[in-house]
Amino acid sequence: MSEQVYLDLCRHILHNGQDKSDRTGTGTRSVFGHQMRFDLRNGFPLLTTKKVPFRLIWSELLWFIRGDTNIRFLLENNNNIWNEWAFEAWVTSDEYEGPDMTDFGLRRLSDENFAEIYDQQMAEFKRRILTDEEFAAKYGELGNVYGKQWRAWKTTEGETIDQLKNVIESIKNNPDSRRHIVTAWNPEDVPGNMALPPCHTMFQFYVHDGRLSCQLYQRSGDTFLGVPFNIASYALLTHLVAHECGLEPGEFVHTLGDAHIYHNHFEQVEKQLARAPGPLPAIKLQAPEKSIFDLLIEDVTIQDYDPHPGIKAPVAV
Ligand code: UFP
Repeated sequence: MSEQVYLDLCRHILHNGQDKSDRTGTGTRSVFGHQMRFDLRNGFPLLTTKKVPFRLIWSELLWFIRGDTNIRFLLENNNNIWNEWAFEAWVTSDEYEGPDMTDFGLRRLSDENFAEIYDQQMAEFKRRILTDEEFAAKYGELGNVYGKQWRAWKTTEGETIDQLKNVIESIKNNPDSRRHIVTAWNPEDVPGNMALPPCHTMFQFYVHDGRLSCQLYQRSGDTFLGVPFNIASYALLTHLVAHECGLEPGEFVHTLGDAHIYHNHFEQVEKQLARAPGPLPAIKLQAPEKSIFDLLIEDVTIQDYDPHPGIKAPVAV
């Protein structure tokens, strides 16, 4: 059961991790350097011990694959996971004339009145992104985040490199190569030109016996909230790239730098650890003839997913 390695990591952090302060001021318990392996032949590693929203994972991954960096596509697919980063740029701009939104992340957790005003401003922001093209181009844009680095890495010569396309070509033409790498960590863009320095910094593919494996180096992992998304996202990417190259999916190897559990997630983790994992779901490609670069949301679905209910927890921002 693939999921066990994730549950083992949670237990390992709780029992052996060190308590540590962090950027968000929340406090974490963390370990440094950890690896999980998911054999994709055993099923698709979407956790069953709590419900993980596949729809959000797939629409975000498709957004990366398209090389898109504007939240408009996400909003059109009812995906709100990147909103705060774009909203921040809007409310701190000269053009913003609404109520003061300083520190909105923390204030909306502690002040109910403020939370209501924030919700109104965010709803208005989303409406404008969806209906006003010019506004979306200006304030929906997140800068040089994953999609940009994967598909249009800027060179010093003023050209761009399509890392994803290149890596697919190199897997097809030279499967034994040890250079099948895509990197999102661009030191020139960190921290100035990005909403959030990339957490999933680099991945590498490996071909053996007709199977494609992928290893991710993730520098920082919010083990309760973020990591279940990251596992599913890269497992799905491995499926899609394997399919594109005429290979079967092999393993997803997930290597973490700072793997942490926020102090305000301990209770939720304990609750999850008390649950028994069930059988893993499967990925279904609805349009197997299509190239990875032409996919639409409806072309990938999840089957036989029957998880325990979701568990809510505050996001540290
Ligand atoms: N985080 C993840 N996975 C992601 C993502 C963020 O776990 O894909 F984008 C978490 C890790 C960390 C926080 O808790 O978000 C980022 O903070 P920092 O940049 O200080 O590591």
